Amino acid sequence: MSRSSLSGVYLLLDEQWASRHNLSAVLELAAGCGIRLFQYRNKTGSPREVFAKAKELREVAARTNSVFIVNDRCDLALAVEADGVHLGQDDLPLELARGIMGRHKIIGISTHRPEEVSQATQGGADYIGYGPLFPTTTKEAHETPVGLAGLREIRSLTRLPVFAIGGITPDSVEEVVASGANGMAVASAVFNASSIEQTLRDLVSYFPEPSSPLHE
Ligand code: TZP
Ligand code: MG
Repeated sequence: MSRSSLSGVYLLLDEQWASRHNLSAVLELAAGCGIRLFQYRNKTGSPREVFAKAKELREVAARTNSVFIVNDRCDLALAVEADGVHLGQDDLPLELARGIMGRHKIIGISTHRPEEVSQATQGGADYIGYGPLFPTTTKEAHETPVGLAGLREIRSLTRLPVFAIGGITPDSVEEVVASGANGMAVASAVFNASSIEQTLRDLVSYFPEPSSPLHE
């Protein structure tokens, strides 16, 4: 997957699920189902703890030719030699993050409104997360859902890959793609599923086979 062709299913490996699921095993399973894009999120661990866990996932991602992104922290992303970092609106400004990460790393930005999409595009982000698309039980999604209409509205504002996020399930993938998303970031639909593997397969079935991995 080259930087400009980031697309498809983007699996959020959040530490909140780790008490019930082995995140490395889920990454490996997801890669076997054709997913090649992962983000590690840990909002509560100490830097040393987050480093150790991110490093372990990074190794599984490398072994499966997957793109591995670290949430929030440029230092941790560099420390584990991740492919990039994902920033929210309250994280380091894009310009500073780019200075730290360098030109070749991927920087993704969470956006919730059209102005943020334009800013991230002008600032040189590599992809955009847009949402929450639908209501979600994921507790940190405090913003009002943008809906499919909101997604269609921002499509014309950016040529960057857009990943819709928030409350997306296999049932909504088709309309999410039809509304302009290049891909979707998912967590709950996968981690709460009675069959993680079946849900992963259902999600990826809407996308063509992954193109050649980032490092080839
Ligand atoms: N921002 C909005 S929803 C969300 C983030 C990080 C988590 C993912 O959503 P879901 O519904 O758990 O797939
Ligand atoms: Mg953040």
